[in-house]
Amino acid sequence: MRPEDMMARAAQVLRENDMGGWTRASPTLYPHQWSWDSAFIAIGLAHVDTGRAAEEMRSLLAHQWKNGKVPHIVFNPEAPPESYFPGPEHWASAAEGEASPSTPARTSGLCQPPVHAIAALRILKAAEARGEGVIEARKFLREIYPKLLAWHRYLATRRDPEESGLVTIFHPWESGTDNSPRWVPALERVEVGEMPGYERPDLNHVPDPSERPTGYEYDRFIWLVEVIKRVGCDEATLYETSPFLAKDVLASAILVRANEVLLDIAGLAGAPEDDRTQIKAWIERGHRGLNERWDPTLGLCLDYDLRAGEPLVSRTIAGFAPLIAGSADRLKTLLGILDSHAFTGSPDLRWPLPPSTSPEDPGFHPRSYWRGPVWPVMNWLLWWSLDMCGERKRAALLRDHTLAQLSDGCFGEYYEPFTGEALGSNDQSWTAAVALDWLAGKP
Ligand code: 2M8
Repeated sequence: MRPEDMMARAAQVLRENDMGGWTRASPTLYPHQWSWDSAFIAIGLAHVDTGRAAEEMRSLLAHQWKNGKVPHIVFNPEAPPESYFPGPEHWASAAEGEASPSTPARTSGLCQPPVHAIAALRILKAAEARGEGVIEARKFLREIYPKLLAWHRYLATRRDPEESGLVTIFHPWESGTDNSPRWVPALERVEVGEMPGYERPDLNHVPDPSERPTGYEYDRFIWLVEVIKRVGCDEATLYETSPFLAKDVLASAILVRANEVLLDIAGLAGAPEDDRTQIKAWIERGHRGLNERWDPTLGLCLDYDLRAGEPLVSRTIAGFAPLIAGSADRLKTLLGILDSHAFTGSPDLRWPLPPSTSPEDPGFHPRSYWRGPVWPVMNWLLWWSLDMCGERKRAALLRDHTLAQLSDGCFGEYYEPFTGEALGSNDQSWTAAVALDWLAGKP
């Protein structure tokens, strides 16, 4: 597929998933607006229409909770109840609590990794590169700055009362890497209690159930939703009671970078010095926290199970957290691991692209979601991080190989690492969005 054709197709995918001011994550499997998907989608849209890209994020942030939380899903009021589980009815009780937004309670009670500030600034950069919509983009950044600050404050306080610099999650869905081996030992410790039966519409939208999480995992996912709902999503109570309580190094690394970007946005917004001092302190704390989670044997960063009081040992792309956070002292080791057999160096791979879980990890499964397949959106995050670290050549290769993979025109949600087969949902919005960003050139 020629680059111009791929670009046109990617823009078409985003148009077809456009629900009027917001974009569904995919045509059938995900009929709602997801938090971090939306941010990546805005990055792609920025190359087509600055106003529409800003609108994507505005519509998400309109549902921000009063305590600053940006919900992981904003539900589509028009999606039939049987299209996704757990849907708005399931979350209703929790989404009507004290902290929930004043707009009608149409959100989940969870959150996802904070890529939003990164996306917001990129809208301006893309507008500047196109010489169009720059004033509008600057205005947009000034407008959303307080919301982004409140979001980061929420993560730095309610999700880190220990001031460790690391974000606590109450549910694997909050990591965005749902069934990753990252969470296996912590999930195994969750005892499922009494709850109503449920159906899984997600299985109707993939050709093979092995591409999605297992029934064992789903029972725990749904039970944890129950636990969170029962306490009205109250973070302090969940710290005491939740059977799943973990520090997420990927979300924490993203927060470090997002805080760096927030400093730039604070400058544009003419924010008070106090804000900047606070943001800088969060950045420092974040680096410190990640440093403490470094595993010298694996040469990766590891999540931490607060309930069990032990590191969660696995070899996944989340281990590259210090690279994403821009910690210079880990760069050399991490690049070595990235190039090694454990990630991109195996000659058996269809493309030298990092599987979400290392084929050398016992939890690896080449077709199962976050247990092995290659995720184009993760490659974007790594590409961006490598580029920021000055690893331009390596970043360009990662981009070019991902684009080669995407030339099948499917815009798959994820890809089998050895065969290159598209898996999960086709026409996945965030896949199309990152392709668009790459094809449009450097903003
Ligand atoms: C996947 O997660 C949802 C639950 O949030 C699901 O499986 O139903 C994950 O890949 C997540 O990272 C992503 O944001 C979402 C929508 O693309 O799908």
